[in-house]
Amino acid sequence: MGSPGFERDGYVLVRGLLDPSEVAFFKQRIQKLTALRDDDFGRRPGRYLRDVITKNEALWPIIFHERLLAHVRGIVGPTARYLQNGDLLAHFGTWNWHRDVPAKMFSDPRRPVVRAAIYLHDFAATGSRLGVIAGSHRPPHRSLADRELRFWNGLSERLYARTLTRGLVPAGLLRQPMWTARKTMIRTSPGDCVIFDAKLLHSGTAITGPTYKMLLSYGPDDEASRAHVEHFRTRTDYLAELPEALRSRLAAHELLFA
Ligand SMILES: O=C(O)CCC(=O)C(=O)O
Repeated sequence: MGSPGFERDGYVLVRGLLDPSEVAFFKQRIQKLTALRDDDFGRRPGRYLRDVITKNEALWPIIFHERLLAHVRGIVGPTARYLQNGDLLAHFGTWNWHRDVPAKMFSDPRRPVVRAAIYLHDFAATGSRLGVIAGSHRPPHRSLADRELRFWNGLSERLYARTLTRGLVPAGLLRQPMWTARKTMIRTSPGDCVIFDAKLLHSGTAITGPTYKMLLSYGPDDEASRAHVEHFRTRTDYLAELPEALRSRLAAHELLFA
């Protein structure tokens, strides 16, 4: 169990996790679910659908994808469980450095809660990359990058909240340049997957073409995973209970977090 590279950097890139037929399979299902096709890019708003992988049986195959599970178990350990928050982004670019859970939430860096981000589109055609700051998953989270991020977030909160500047500062102007951090911008091809510690500082990018991404969470059978699930279930766009049919399938694959 465990991976020294992952423990040090907080992420691992798995090239070609999905083969071309699997990429086509999931892309077709996402297009059906979102009613967004390639040529809708730029004409209709993109969509960020939270927990939609949990809610839709059509997407459940990705939860049980064998090669994905082998990588996840290699990092999280044999008790890896599906932790819900299975999100979907279609034609949706983000530029927003963040952690997926609050830095102060407990987790064991040797058996972390992870996010698996799976990309079905090509960097070259869309400009889409995943930015990561290696090592930022490790406590105490007081690095220069953490301080810089707090500065930018504080500044945008103040600018956008003030009546005087509201509406005058275009959204996206303050794109958290993260000057103080060594950023790695990962250029993904269809079928690539980045598995990262939920505490890693990361960001998407602006996009110039149609994109399709799936993100899902796994974690060990421990209190960090419980905190993760409880954290997300307070949101109204997350299911409070897993669908019964999904529970049975997760149990059969030893992925059910009870
Ligand atoms: O757009 C991406 O690739 C990353 C999305 C992301 O970081 C998130 O949804 O938490």
